[in-house]
Amino acid sequence: MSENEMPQGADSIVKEDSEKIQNRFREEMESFLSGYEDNSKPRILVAGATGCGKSTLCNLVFNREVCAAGPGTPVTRGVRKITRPEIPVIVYDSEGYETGARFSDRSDGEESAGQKYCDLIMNAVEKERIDLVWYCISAPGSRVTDVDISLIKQFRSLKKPVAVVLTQIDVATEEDCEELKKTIAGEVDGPNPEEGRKIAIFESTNDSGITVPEGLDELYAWSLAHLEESRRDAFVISCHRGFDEKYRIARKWVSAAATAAAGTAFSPVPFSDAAVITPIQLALFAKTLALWNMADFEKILGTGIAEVTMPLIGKSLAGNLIKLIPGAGSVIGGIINAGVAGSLTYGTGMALNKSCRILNEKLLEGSVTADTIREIFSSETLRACAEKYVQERRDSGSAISGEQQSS
Ligand SMILES: Nc1nc2c(ncn2[C@@H]2O[C@H](COP(=O)(O)OP(=O)(O)O)[C@@H](O)[C@H]2O)c(=O)[nH]1
Ligand SMILES: [Mg+2]
Repeated sequence: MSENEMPQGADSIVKEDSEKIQNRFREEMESFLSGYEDNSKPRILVAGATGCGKSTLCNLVFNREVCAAGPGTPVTRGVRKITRPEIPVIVYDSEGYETGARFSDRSDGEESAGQKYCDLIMNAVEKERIDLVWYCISAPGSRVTDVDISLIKQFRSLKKPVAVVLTQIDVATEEDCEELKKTIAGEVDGPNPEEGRKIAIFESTNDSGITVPEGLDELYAWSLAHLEESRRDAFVISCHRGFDEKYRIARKWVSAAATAAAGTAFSPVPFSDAAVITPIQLALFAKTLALWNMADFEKILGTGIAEVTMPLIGKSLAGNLIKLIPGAGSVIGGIINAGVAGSLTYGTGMALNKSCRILNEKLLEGSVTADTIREIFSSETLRACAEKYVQERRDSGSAISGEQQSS
């Protein structure tokens, strides 16, 4: 059947197809995410007093309940390792020192409970090869303990990048925050700190209405800058921040996939009569969705992956895009020639990347309703965007091989 013979509404999917598509995307996403082994994930220790807001901070940065999910794996007394299947990051959640006596050991004689606690944490840092430390201190009341200062200094002497995060600033006064910053900097940096060696201090709150100059975006940027190159992409993928980086990574993937697709002819993945998607596109879409933290999409948005991707893999979209490629003819239903596959991959991949970015920006603003999602992933929006990218690619000459091969 050519696109001209398509019945009206052929892009709408029946439930069975929707489940099939959903499952394939889920498999691809899982296989992409499980490609990140533990030793290629960034390792972040989140330290500070119990109740100061460590779990809340993680939830804000990663946009999911990281620390609440199950007990994690105990590493030493007071430190547990937490991983989640949807994000390639390892968070180490530590108990605060104030749980006190638990960390003292009378048989040690002169070693104080505080020292014992610091030793446990430092052991975990070395043993687990922690990359970064987010040291949380609750801003209201502006209290810093000797144990806080001692630990921060020890991280630094081990050359572990450590950022202090003043938490719960919505219920603190500005004076509280300023006083804390002065105290911490004074204790940790000393009187004449070298430029570039000053302790990094950020502020956080779960009140999305409050913006601060050194907030979570800055903590994210600082963290990214202090990670080894090889772990940066995993960190970008894990965070619900840094949308410029996410977008750039996905664009790199889209270009690579389009180039790969432009080298071979394909049979579409056999989903349904309404869908045309090549194996390369399927893998690309799945990892793009994972990158934009949409692996647990239904849970967050109440909409299925099949529904939002269908406008991009529907036959009529493929038909429209193919019309933009001179000489490509009709390829619906049979083999998709290489140049066409390249253009389809590029146009649809970038359209998905763009829509995911817009959705994430809206999620961060906290203004997402079912209508917003419907609009961002509407057929019209996605098609217009995909067409624009296909034209762009065609005009830049990348689709030439497709023009030559088609008959
Ligand atoms: N007002 C306010 N409350 C917060 C903030 N962050 C955390 N909390 C509250 O503080 C309590 C402890 O937070 P939690 O993240 O569990 O602390 P953790 O024990 O360090 O992991 C919870 O009741 C949170 O709702 C914040 O930024 N502002
Ligand atoms: Mg917690």
